[in-house]
Amino acid sequence: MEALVGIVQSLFSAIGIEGAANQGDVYGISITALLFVFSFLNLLGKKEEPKRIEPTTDSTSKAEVKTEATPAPEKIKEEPKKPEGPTWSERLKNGLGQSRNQVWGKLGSIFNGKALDEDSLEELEELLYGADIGPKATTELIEAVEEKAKTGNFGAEEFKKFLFTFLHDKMSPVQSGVNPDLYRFDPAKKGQTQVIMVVGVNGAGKTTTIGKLATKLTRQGAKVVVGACDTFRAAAVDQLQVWCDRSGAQMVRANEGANPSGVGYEAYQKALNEKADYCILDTAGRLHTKGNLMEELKKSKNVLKKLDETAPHQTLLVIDAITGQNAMRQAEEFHKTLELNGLIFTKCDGSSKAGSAVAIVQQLNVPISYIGVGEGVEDLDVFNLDQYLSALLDVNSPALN
Ligand SMILES: Nc1nc2c(ncn2[C@@H]2O[C@H](COP(=O)(O)OP(=O)(O)O)[C@@H](O)[C@H]2O)c(=O)[nH]1
Ligand SMILES: [Mg+2]
Repeated sequence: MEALVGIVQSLFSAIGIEGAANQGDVYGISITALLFVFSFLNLLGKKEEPKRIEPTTDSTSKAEVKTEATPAPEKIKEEPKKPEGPTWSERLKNGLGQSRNQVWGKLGSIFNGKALDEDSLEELEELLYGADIGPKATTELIEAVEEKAKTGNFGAEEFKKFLFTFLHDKMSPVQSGVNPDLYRFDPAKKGQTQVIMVVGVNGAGKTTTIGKLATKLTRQGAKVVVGACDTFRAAAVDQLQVWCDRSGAQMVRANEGANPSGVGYEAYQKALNEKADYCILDTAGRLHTKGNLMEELKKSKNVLKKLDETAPHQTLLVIDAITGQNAMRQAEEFHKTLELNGLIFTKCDGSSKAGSAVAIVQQLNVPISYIGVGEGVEDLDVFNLDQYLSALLDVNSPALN
């Protein structure tokens, strides 16, 4: 301190104010100068602080990276949320490619604007049988076409439009019975748990379809509880768990070999307790010819009624399009035991038999609710009759012309 006072006094004498300041002033100025120097050193120290940070642990550094990487809120808003890949119409058209090219597309070549002869009619009949639209629709169609072809000027394009209208008329009365709650979550009905029971033979695509469906519904803001009632195979439960984890749906699962009816009941109970919007039940695959297994399914369905008389609200049969003719037998048996509300037609992309939907709908009077044309979430959508026929026949809906 004495040294500092000396420095300040010599500074004063250097600028010619010797004796102008008394001893007290010199002390005051010296203290102020000291404080100033300390503050300056302190500031310098703070500037260097980041260099002194010790290496952080993994978790701390991750947290820091996360904080730094968080974009400004405006940037989040700017991110486009476009669906990736092809549109649903494109997927449907691609998916039905085999059926269109190998079966339905060939029909048009029979029509060249001239009246049909015996050979052409036989060829037509053969192709229609191959298309699996069923004997009833085939006979009706041939009779109607014969009449049309007599009038002349009935070429391939006219035939396609005629076919569209014919099949549309056959299916639309049944299709109009599809419950829109199945694919469009109505927030006005929030908490009114709808139970959807999904049944079918092994490998038809039940679990995959439920995964897709749960994802679609949760994306709309619905709360979904999924019951893994296929307790025969642990792998099936794990497969479903992956879908649920991804979609944010809750899952009720039991140990391998547990009573499937019990799992269904528990899942529905949980859905009711939590006021979920949907409760979707995955059941074990079974052959429609196994009477005891079909009875077990009926029991599982009836157990749900203990919680609500009206449950399940939808019982849907998953049908693999490849099944062709046998699909009708499956559908008949499942319908007899469970009174189906709808069908889900899967794997239309891997088969030329997508036309068999026509026969089943017509004969059973049960509508198709969904159609699947691939393994991804975007490959399942509501069955729209106009879209389906347009894609199958490669013709625009006549109603749009
Ligand atoms: N190509 C194609 N494959 C499908 C479709 N739906 C399901 N799959 C596949 O079919 C196989 C059996 O499906 P899964 O859901 O396990 O049948 P489950 O036994 O009825 O539950 C799986 O490999 C699925 O990825 C579809 O629409 N198209
Ligand atoms: Mg399964």
